[in-house]
Amino acid sequence: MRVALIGYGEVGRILGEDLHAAGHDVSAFDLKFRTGAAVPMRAHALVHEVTMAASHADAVRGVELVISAVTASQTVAAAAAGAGGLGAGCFFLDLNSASPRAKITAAEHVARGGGRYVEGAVMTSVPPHRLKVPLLLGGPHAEALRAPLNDLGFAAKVASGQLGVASATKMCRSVIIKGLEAMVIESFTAARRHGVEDEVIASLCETFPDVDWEGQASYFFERVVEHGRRRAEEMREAAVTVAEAGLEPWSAASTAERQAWMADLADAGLFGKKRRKKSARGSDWRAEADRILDHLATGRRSERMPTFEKTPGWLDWYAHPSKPRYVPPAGAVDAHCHVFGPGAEYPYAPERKYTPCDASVGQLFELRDHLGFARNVIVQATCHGADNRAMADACRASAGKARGVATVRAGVTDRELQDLHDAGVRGVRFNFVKRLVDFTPRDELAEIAARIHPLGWHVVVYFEGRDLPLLYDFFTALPTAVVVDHMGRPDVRKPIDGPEFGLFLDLMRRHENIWTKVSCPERLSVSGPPALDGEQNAYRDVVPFARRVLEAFPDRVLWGTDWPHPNLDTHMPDDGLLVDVIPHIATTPDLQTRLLVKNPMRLYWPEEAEGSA
Ligand code: 0GY
Repeated sequence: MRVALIGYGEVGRILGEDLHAAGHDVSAFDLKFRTGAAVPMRAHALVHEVTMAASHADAVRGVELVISAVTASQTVAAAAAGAGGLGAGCFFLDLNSASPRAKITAAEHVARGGGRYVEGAVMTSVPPHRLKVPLLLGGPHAEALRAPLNDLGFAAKVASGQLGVASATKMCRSVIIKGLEAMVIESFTAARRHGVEDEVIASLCETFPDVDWEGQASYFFERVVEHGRRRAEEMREAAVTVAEAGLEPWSAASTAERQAWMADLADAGLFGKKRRKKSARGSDWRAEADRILDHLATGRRSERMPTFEKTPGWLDWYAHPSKPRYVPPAGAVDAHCHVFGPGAEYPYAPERKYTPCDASVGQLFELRDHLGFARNVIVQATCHGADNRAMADACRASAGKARGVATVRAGVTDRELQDLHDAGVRGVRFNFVKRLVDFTPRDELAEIAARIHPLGWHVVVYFEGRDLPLLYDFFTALPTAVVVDHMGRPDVRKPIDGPEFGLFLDLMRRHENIWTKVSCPERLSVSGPPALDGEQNAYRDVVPFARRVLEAFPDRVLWGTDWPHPNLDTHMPDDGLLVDVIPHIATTPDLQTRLLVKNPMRLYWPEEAEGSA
């Protein structure tokens, strides 16, 4: 059989070895083939005669079976990318640990590409079992794939003809398995610090005599040191699975944080070099716990500050932007931009969904001056979670020329809110974009909104256009001004007078406390052209949407660069040319002054705004 592997990590490599050994033709593609990590992968592929493909489409061309084993957050993206090149009727076995909804979305992509999608849930650790790892299959094509798959050497059973059942089974199991790992690491490390680990273990052995707590702990430490990052991602998917069932995923979300925290320590080299060959480090958990305790106790945090590896494929901001031809009015405000780190000074949050390039406050202010702006509104980026230090310090460093929008959790204290206010924060951001953040319950957000209202702050909301119907009532019940990022991210292929954008315009028309940013054409555009190579009329497909909003609500619109443009994947705009889009949106000096000066000043510097006492 000809088999393509999407993803050539630990699981992909094991499958490659075993399938080749059984005489099958194997090709593989991994995004890391395009990075420095390709060298060991190439060596492995060479030894096991796995053909390294140049792209997803290249890997899947002409094969009968595609197996996707990527990191959990890439489940849908890998299916979408692989679907393009599938032959008719080709099986697409998705082994990723993703939520039921992610699997259903992945299946839709594969079906559109003419393939037969089968979800696979790997029910225990792969290395000890290899190809024979217990595997649950699901979906309408599961039964058809079972026999050929078992002929290949797999140990697959059909869980259900319905998609999502196998993945729900796996995810709910993982809440326990990965949660137990996180709990043992936390409990045993703390117990060792208090000198009571033998007593704790003895007591656990009494309660659960069938468990070898010593051995299990060493195995848990080892697995998390080696694979904490992947486990953290899986637990975020598990949290989504729990949330999809209507429960708040407290346990799953905290497990994700502990796993990611261990992964950061491992990346910083705290546990020594990762082992590639053996599945078990064979070490005593006490040695690893002591490393953690030593690291914490001797305050070597900054010395060992994690060095962060950017998300594969990450695009850095445009290094030498052109000077805009359009000159903004005096006092213009860039009302949506971010700072990233630098990671060595302001570490990225364990729960982040991406690791960016650094983008410092100094670089932001240099860009501000270069573009002809006077002030910034710095929006907390999700890669910093609710650790607002980088953003708040940037505001403090601005001599009053920057205000901020923070991310806070429900447990934030009055003191913390006041400190943020003193730094220049004037709002909080609620993010509903699933690829950026984990689910936060609405009542928690409502509680935060009620807490910040007396400070005169507002709420910034970020969501995908198609989700507005679900969020409409929540937004309109908020007691503060509400600023919608990037016009609610419309799908600009849909008609401007259609129901989706119509709902957004209706939201603004009916609720005078709702504002929006007519920003991010580079993110919303489908047909461009991009703001590159001197283009003076960039992102023409987005301009009519922005213009419609601005002309309808000229006193409730803001504009921002969105520098350093997180998560763009096709190109990085020249920020100078992005500024040149403004006169296409705001076509008169009066509209430009409202957009760039009067409106942001009213919202962020009301004490200085025109007309204030
Ligand atoms: C934006 C857009 C994005 C990301 C963030 O905080 C963030 O991570 O805002 C995005 O990926 O769409 O508005 O900057």
